[in-house]
Amino acid sequence: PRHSENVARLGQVAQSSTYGNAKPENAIDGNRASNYNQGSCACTNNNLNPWWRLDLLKTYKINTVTITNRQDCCSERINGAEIRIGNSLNDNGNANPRCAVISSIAAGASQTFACNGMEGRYINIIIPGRTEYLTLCEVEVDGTLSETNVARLGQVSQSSKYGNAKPENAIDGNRASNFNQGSCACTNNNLNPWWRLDLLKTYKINTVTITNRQDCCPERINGAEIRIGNSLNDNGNANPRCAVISSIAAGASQTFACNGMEGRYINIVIPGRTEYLTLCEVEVDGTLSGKSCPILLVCSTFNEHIMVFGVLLIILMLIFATFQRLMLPDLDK
Ligand SMILES: [Ca+2]
Ligand SMILES: [Ca+2]
Repeated sequence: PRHSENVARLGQVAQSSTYGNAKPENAIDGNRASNYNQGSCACTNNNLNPWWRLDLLKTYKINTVTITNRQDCCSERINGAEIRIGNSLNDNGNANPRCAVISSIAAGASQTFACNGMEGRYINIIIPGRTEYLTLCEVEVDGTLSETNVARLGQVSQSSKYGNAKPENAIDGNRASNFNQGSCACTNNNLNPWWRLDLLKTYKINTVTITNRQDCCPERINGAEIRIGNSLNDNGNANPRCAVISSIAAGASQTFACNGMEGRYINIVIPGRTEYLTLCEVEVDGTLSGKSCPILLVCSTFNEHIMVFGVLLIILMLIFATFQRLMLPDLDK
């Protein structure tokens, strides 16, 4: 489902301060009532740089932001407010890229600002450089979840290839599951057939979604395993197991939770059986693994950890050798 909707109501809100009971949630209560006494407007105190923030919890592509201004008083207070969108919480999110500057909104009116697919988890509304009340009677956000399928960033291989059913067909972004549509990967009828995705860097894998063939033989996928890790032992099939696929209905897409398992390689293997392995699409939801190493290096692989450890060891040995040379004359006496 990629249709747009008001996603603001899925989020969590905050603001720089709260005037009376005019809590930040009032701006996402689904009610545009713009008479302040109706209790559906968010409002800060009279502060310098007052702001309101919506946290959508995930990254969205934002099409539009619609703001409803207060009707019964002081509609000019909104003038100069900015809409900021991004993933950073620097300056409470107010330093994110700017979608629009609001010149004015008529009293009680709802105005829509186009953000043209700007991406972000946070949507801020801030009045910069002025001591002001920020009043928002409703904020509606039209957006869609950003694509998080990282499979398409990778390189693929498989144990063998049936006809033209190359491994890339499983990451072509197309779930078409009729074999003749040319969007399924397929091996020959081998013992332990496997398919491997190399993400090139280590990712934390949340889910793997597999689309099964529709027009024939959906039972061939039964017993396949999803393996995730950084080793290429046994072509990557010896990595830790995320799931065993009991079955997937013909043409269906099934999602398996891997709960943040880490790895560069994602294998799908049918162990212990001579079989065709057919995958019409493999989608991977994951995030780059951000393990920090000593001395400000970011490691993505075990080898990088070893390298950093080696460098530290050499530095320690040099310090020790220098120290020893300085001490030796004293020891000779
Ligand atoms: Ca409201
Ligand atoms: Ca495909």
